[in-house]
Amino acid sequence: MADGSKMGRPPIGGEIDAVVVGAGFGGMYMLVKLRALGFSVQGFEAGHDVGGTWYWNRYPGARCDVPSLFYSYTWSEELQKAWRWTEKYAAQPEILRYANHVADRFDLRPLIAFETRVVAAQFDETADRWRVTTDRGDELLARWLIMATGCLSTPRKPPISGVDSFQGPTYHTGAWPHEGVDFSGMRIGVIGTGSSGIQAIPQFAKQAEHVTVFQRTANYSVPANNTPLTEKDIEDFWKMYPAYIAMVKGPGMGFGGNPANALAATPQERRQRFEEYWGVGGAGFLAAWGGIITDIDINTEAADFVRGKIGETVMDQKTAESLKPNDHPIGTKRICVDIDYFQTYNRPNVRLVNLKETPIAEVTPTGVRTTDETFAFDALVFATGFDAMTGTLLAIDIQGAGGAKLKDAWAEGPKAYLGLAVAGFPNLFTITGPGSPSVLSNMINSIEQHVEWIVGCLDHMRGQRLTRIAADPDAQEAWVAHVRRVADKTLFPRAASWYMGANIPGKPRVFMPYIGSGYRQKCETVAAAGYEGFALTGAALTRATEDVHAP
Ligand code: NA7
Repeated sequence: MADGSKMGRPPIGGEIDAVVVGAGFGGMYMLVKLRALGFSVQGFEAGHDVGGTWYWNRYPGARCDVPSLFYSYTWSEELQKAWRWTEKYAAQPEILRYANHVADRFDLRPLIAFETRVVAAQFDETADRWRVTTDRGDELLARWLIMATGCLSTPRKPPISGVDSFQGPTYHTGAWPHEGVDFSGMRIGVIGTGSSGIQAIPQFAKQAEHVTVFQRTANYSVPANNTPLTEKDIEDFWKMYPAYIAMVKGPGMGFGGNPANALAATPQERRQRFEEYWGVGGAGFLAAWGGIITDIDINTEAADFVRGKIGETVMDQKTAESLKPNDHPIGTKRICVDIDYFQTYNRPNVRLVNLKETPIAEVTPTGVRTTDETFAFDALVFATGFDAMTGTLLAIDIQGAGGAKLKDAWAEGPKAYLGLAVAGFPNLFTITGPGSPSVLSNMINSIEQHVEWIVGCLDHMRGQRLTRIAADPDAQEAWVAHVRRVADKTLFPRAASWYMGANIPGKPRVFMPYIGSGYRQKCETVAAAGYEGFALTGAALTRATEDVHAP
């Protein structure tokens, strides 16, 4: 094991209340709350600063697909008022500045060990504590282990033959160099046309001499219609803020809506509404009519509308045909939000290669060879996504009660109670874990809800002098079955998406996020009923809890 003392700081050890893994928006808020309640806490973060996904995803064009005003913490109105977003959809540097502002304002950095990866965690059943070890030789005991590791934090290169043989520089959108990349005068190849590729390709095209895009699956994308935020936008936001907060604190999302209105409308009325929502722009397009995500007929109409827009935008009709998504219902893969994506294919220096027609045979030392052609590049970009939702958790050797490994417990796909806890892994919590709304919701709102629930739970445990909380396997099974049943009522399972684990060969195909309604209410009911579905025990009160935190 590495020796932390040789790497700029002495190793961290001892006994504390909580370890928080990850210093993105989940980890930072968790640290704020735990410290405020007097818990002793240590954060670990692999990056050298805060920001999580916004720390790593620095590729040109990276932007949030949730409007900025709603992509802010709601737990501090003072913070809300102090921060001024400049654009409807904030770009990555601005979001990272916001994360840094939060870290500075609440003095969070002293609580976090940066450039440190948690590599293993073992639950000690005799002490009701986790033994947490890192790649810098830290080893500490913590009663609570909180995984704020994010849903999209393990970038992946696909297992294409020769993928590591390319001799020029290669980049992954999810781990972009901090100093930036200058593609001027270069011929570049880009593999992948998900949200990251769709945001980055127009930016690459403005700089590189030539861009070849390798597309396996054509994706639906809606223009962002991004604009600077005006004073009036901010005023309007504050006027509707109480209603927004009421909605955020309400029972929680539910996908789908009622298809009846759409079905009762005429095709012209439906089209008009699609036009209006397209004009507004963004992922809200999916809310044009209730039922887009549950009713294949309404969905097909929405998909046809977008295909029509692509046809109108892209001049070369063969390219336009290739860009029209045709193998999954709209919305069942993450809908993309773009700035000039389809227009970019009208540039003379951009070419689309449809891998459905001519698949990649291999990456070569000089470029890419498809079944039809050989391409020479100066640089290669992988916009090929992440081992989403479970990859980062499973990269840590997590051993729960009786030495059971998380990777075995999740061999058939992730199983978690409410997406918050895993049976067999007491005292471990996942912020926006699989089985919770997470990536299908506004992540900031879901993070806040989870942090507040977990902190409420820990406070309760401390007040009752309890030291172990364990999800009940039956409650977990029932929740997992419910998550699946709800997903099966939608069109989501029809797509080979990362929501389904389908982007990773061999990963079990399980729909991971929760799309049902009333999630927040369900969590609150569970807590109010004395943490129904959990076993709470307190056999092993230990020194740290008694000394530091006895009331
Ligand atoms: P995504 O959405 O997972 O997109 C990855 C892209 O890479 C997608 O177009 C994939 O095609 C493509 N891909 C993956 N493997 C291959 C191979 N072997 N050959 C060719 N193309 C491949 O990741 P993003 O980073 O764009 O976005 C992730 C999320 O971040 C996004 O949804 C937002 O929530 C923010 P496929 O569709 O698998 O055929």
